[in-house]
Order: sequence, then structure tokens, then C-alpha cells
Amino acid sequence: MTTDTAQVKAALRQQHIETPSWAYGNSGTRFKVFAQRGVPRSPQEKIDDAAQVHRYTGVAPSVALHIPWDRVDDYAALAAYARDRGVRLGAINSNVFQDDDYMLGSVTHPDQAVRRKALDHLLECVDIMDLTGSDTLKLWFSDGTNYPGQDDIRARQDRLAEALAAVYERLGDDQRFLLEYKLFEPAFYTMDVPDWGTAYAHCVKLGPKAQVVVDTGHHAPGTNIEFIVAFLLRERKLGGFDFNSRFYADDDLMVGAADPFQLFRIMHEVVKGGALSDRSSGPRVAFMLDQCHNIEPKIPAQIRSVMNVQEATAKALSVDAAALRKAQDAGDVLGANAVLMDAYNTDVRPLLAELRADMGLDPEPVAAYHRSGYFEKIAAERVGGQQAGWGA
Ligand code: RM4
Ligand code: MN
Repeated sequence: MTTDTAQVKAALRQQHIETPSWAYGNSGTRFKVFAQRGVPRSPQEKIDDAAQVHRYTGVAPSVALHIPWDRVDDYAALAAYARDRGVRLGAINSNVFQDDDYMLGSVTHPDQAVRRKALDHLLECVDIMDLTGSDTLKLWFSDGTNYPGQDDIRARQDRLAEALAAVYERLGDDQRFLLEYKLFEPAFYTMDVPDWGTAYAHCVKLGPKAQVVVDTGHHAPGTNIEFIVAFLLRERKLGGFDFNSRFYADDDLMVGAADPFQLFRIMHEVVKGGALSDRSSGPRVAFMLDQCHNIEPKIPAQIRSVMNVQEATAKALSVDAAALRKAQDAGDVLGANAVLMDAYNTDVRPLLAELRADMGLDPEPVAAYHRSGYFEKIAAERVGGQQAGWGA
């Protein structure tokens, strides 16, 4: 490793990875949801679990909420609850995809009354941000059509633009929204925000408080995601990531599981784009997980995922930037590629273990969690009540 180790460690300490409240609840496929023991029954219990992930990794200090899944009467009290457990509330994720009214869309629905209802929900999410102190609203729309001719593609873009403008208008000075795109599902013919270009165009029109979020599972197979990342960073329009891994579609599996090399290539662009350095001066790129754990225990899976992001980041930080530039400038194709591959092939686990020791943490977070007895405790305590899951 030619880059100074102390610098790499300092950068890794600064990278915060946000975990999603829904990762701690039950999830599955449309075929079956397997309930697990010890699953949270309330937003507070989800926060308790998120606090465990931070406790063993030291770099996951915030938890994203999904509304209405995490609806409470007193959001300021929930924020205080999180603070008492050493974490804070992160991005607010809106949900306009689970109400019967939204069968034909939410903000792009042909019926004005449904559009109003959807917009009111998005505005309510900003009200919640005011109470929790969250600065980021995540907008994902399941809106789209299934059949050619079903609705007017352009009219739906107009309706989308109108809703986004209304939300943008409502944002406070320190708040922003991140617009998420997804290639297909649940709609199969057209999605109203299918790709980064569509999201980018809407965001550019609105201004700096509108940015794009890249969910790594929302692309066609073979898409060069690091190109999208490089482009958006250059335009200062990359607001954050929803990290997960995919083999086929929107699998929502643990980040870095299917293709750790892709994650490294993405993080290389992030490092090059200055998005890891001092967050107060650099771009505010949020590193969020958007995952579900259908068959694996949830808390260790989140810990593992945070570690996977850290490993890819550590490798990206190990790239010998000067050697890479030299090879690139010289047109040395093989040499440049070799510099990148050397970094990818570096075993960064000893460095990360050392970093954790420096931070007063156990070098092996998953093992430390298992030894703690937390799972046995929640499995015994969390009996009865309604376990959290999609829609709960
Ligand atoms: C969507 C999208 C959103 C997430 C929901 C649960 O596919 O990825 O970001 O909030 O799922
Ligand atoms: Mn997502």
C-alpha cells in the first residue's frame, strides 16, 4: 500500500453508513415471508437494533425511517429516544406505493384527488423531517403503466414535475430531497422515473436541493453504475446511495455480496469525486443501505453489510492515485488497469481490524455481536405483539 495508512484510516472514520429501519423487520418475497425471532414490534425496537450495528461498527450512527411504517405520535420524542441510544434519525423515506388508491399511480395518477393525497403524504414527510431534524427526504415512486396506451407518458411527466416542484418549495434551507429511479417493477411497461437521466433532468430543473439517489439494485444487468456515479458527482447531483446487491432484479441482498468488484469500482469514483473527504465542504453524499434480510439474521447481516462497504472503500482509498494518473497520461492501458487491480486485490481486513482497535471497538464486529447475548435477550423479550414488516 503506497497511500499513507493514517490518511486511509482517517477517511474511513469519516464515512458514515446509514441503516434502514425496514432491514430489522420481517421481509420476504411474494411467495413467503419467514418470520424470525426477536424481530422489532415498534420503531423504538428498530432503533434499538440499529444502535447495535453502530455499537459494533462505529460507523453507522443513523437510521432511516419509512413513513408510514415508522409512524409515531411524537417524532421529537423518537429522535430523543434514538439520541439516548447513541444514534440519530436519518433520511425520511416516503411511501406512496401501498395504498389501494395508488393502483394506477400516486403523484402521476390520472385522478387529481389521488395526486393530491400522494402529495399531502410527501409534504407530511417534510413536516416529520422538521421534527426529527432529518435533512434528507427520499422519494421513490412505484408509478408507471403496464400496457402501451394505458396512460399518456408525457402527461405523467407533467404531473410528476408538478408534485416535485411542490415538495421542493416546501423544503427548508438545510433540507433536500433525493429522487430515486428504478428500471421496472412494480410497473412493467413504463416506470415514470425509470433511470438516472429522468431523475437528473427533473432535479436539474428544480435546483440544488434536488439530487439523485442511486439504488444499486435498480438497473438493467450490465449497467455501468460507476459511470453514472462519476457523471452525477461531476454535476454535483449525486445525493446518495441505496446500497444493496443483486443477482437478477431488485434483490435487496447484502451489499457487495454478488459483485464486490462493482462496489469497489463505485467507491473508486466516490473517492475520486471527493465525496468521502470532509463532508462539510465536499458533496453531501449519503451512504445508505436499502436491504431486506429474508433468510439471514438481520442485525449481523447489517453489520456485515456495513463492513462490506468499508472494505470496498478501503480498497478504493488504497488506489495509488499518482501511479494511476501517470499510467493514464502515458496511455498505458495495461499499466493503468494494473494499478486499479492492485488496489482491489489488497487485503484490507487487517487495516480495518486495526482501525476498529484504534476506535476502541472489537476488531471482529459480527463475532462481538454474537458474544454480546443481545439476540438471546430480544428473542426472549420480544414475544407477542405485531412484528414489523412491510406494511407494519
Ligand atoms: C423501493 C425503493 C425505496 C425503498 C423501498 C422499500 O424499491 O428502493 O428506496 O424505500 O423499496
Ligand atoms: Mn431504494
